Amino acid sequence: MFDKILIANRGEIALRVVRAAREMGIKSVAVHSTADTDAMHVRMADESICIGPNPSSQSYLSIPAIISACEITGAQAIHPGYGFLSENATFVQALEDHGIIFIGPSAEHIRIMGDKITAKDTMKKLGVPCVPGSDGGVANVAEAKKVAKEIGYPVIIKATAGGGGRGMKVAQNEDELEVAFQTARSEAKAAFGNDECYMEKYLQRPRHIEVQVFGDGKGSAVHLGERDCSLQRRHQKVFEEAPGPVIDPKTRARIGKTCADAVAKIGYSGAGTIEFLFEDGEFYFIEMNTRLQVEHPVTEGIFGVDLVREQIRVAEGLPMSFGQDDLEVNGHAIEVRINAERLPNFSPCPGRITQYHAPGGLGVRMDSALYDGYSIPPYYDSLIGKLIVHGRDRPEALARLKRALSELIVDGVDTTIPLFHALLEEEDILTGNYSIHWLEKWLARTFGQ
Ligand code: MV4
Repeated sequence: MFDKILIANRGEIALRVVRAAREMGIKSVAVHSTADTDAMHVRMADESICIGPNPSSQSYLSIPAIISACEITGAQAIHPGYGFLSENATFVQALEDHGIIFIGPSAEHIRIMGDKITAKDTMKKLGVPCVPGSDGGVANVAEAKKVAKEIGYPVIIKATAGGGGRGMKVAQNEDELEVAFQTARSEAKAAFGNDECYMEKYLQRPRHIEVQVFGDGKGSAVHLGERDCSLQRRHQKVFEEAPGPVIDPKTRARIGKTCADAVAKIGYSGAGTIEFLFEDGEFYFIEMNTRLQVEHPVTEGIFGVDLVREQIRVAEGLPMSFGQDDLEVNGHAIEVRINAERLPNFSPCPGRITQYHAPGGLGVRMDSALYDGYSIPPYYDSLIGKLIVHGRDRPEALARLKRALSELIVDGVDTTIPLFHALLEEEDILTGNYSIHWLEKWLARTFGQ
């Protein structure tokens, strides 16, 4: 059993991990950059240690600084949160070499899923449905044309080292293929130092549905249903909900079991998310994320479990505290991301918070590290809070979200709060009728190009 863990992150997620650890009787160590000396995660943790200057490259991403902090404080394990080093196989390998436990999957599983061709090949062999496309990488334009003839246009070319929307090009027909392929290649080379690309049928109006899985690292795994994260802008999610408005219980059980069986078979350990595009009633695997996700609270809301607690348990070598039969969907949960950004361009808006008031009441959860007088530094992500609501059904969750948003006060900087007030007036949002392109089209319509 751990008595002390280190949290290699900042902001709301660092606080989230402090909270889970404290409830388990585990002490927490916060690490921080010089810019974050006065941050709430530093105040709330049992101990803290400065690991470097403002840029994350020299602090939250510095493997030697974080390992040193762990050795100085005597923490036995590290929780990486999301982003930063959470999916860095080199980091996990370094921890293994230093005898520090990583609260997450093995370096090998992170490596497999980090390479999108290997991830897809692995999932396909495990029986997970994938988007029709090339068998592995595509070497040249001639081969790309051959694959496109088989699967039909439009096609999408993706970088194997990409993910999260980076390094993708669509070709509507053979005339567009050569430029799309060469552009994808050179952009992949520049961005990732790896120009290997693969190809898929381009799905025109899918939803983004992701399945939460959890493995015990000993060959057992469960699923915790799906989240619909289709409402995105430039591959940044802004509104997430669970269960998916268009997924029925039978469909959930079927895709969920496929996902749980797949990760059980590879001996996966900890939290993972299997991302799908969902179109015309079919699931198509695109990527797997080997971390706890920003939007995990909507899953916690409908299943009534603490995913961070489970991550820590599994890392300690304990069994999970629930099995598949204990997991039942209860009601509906929605999360909206409160970013310090100025509409309509979503330009970052760091600065001093002159007033902060979190909403409360039944079914309301505010995950945030904000406080009155806090200064949001300009060096990191603009996410400053997540408002999560839970209701007995989707209409109740929507009404509760509207009510909670009306109580939320974040003064001193611009935020995405007005966006959510506006979205809650939209018929398509109220009925759940949206695809991955809905938000960008709405923004264009509402604010002009
Ligand atoms: C696709 C696609 C359509 N067809 N793949 C973007 C992020 C990366 N995870 C995969 N992405 C896409 N892959 C095929 N075969 C459309 C997207 C896509 C997208 C996916 C999820 C959420 C928002 C998106 C916005 C634009 C494009």
